[in-house]
Amino acid sequence: MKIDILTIFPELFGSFLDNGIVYRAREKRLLEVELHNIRDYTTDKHHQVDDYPFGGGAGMVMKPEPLHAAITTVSKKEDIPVVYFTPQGRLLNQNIVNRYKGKQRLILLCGHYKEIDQRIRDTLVTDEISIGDYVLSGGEVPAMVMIDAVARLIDGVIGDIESALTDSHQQGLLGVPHYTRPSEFRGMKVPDVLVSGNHAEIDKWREKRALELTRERRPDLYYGRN
Ligand code: 4F9
Repeated sequence: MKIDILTIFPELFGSFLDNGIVYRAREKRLLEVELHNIRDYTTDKHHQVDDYPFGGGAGMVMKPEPLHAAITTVSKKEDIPVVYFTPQGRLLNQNIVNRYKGKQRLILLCGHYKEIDQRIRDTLVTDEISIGDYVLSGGEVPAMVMIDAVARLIDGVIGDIESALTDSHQQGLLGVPHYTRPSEFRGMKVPDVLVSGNHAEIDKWREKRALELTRERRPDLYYGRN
């Protein structure tokens, strides 16, 4: 899988791409990430990427020409999804992440200031994604969220594929409580069933806890299950 990131702050991605699971995915050549500075696609002498909004109002709007040049140069007119991160987009969830996982290529467009010029959204952006109902200063953190969520699902990235498949949300449920050694910590004991060695009982306990926890904390997920 190859992901191209279009941003005016490529440096923000440095340590994110160079650590942990995302780094492992890149090192194993299962994921390639290329950064493109939108400012490099400006043609004016001030390398201006934003301008005042027509109609007035506060804030700036990202100009269409550099975005158009950046996207078309990177996509080379191939049919590649162009994802723009905006609070107006579809709320990201594990189902959507699972769908991106299968893509060979992805272009992630990180905006700044108010928004990007609507004409780019109308013509070149294929998907608009929100990571939650709050305002950020730009699309870089949402892009990292997406890359992290997708990278860990790519076959061979996480050694133990079971681990990825049993995470919170992957089964449409929240995860269960986890414990590690010591079996007693500050007077608190690990639930007996987990040290029983009875794997059928352990599975039953985990399933029950996942259902209880999801019903209690996320009735929307619990009652929306199929
Ligand atoms: C994008 C917030 C996606 C949440 C981009 C300001 C954003 C955002 N999800 N906020 N620019």
